[in-house]
Amino acid sequence: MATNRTFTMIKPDAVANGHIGAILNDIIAGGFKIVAMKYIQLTAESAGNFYAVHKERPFYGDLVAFMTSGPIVAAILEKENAVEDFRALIGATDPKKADEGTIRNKYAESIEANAVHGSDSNENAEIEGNFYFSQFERF
Ligand code: 3AN
Repeated sequence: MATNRTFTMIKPDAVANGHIGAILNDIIAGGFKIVAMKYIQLTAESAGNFYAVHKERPFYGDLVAFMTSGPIVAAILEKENAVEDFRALIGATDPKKADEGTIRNKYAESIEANAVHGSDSNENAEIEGNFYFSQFERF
């Protein structure tokens, strides 16, 4: 089952700009089933742990500050080939490079405030999903 799941967050910029509904519509229209979802505010500790792989990158501090600047929606999504198909649906990290019609092309503001997160591998999808949800919170 894990190979058919990915993890996403609708980031503070997209939440603040009123795009939760439109993004969830795009996700569902893209053929993804929502198997877990919550609306939460990250603490600096939880955001720091989530992005620990980027600890040495120059943008790490700003990224943690941004991700804790307002509420987010975290969700586990299911679809055949979920990780790759979801990365295609959201588009490139930098919205200026994101293909027309992708979620980041439509809703992102910048490379940091880029509307959504999508796991980059099956392994990370599993780790990230487990970070936010217990087994009792998933369908
Ligand atoms: P993606 O979210 O497309 O997998 P990653 O994993 O390389 O991108 O980066 C994680 C997050 O870090 C991005 N979503 C973005 O918010 C932020 N980020 C990545 N690169 C930069 C950068 N050069 N400047 C500022 N923020 C960045």
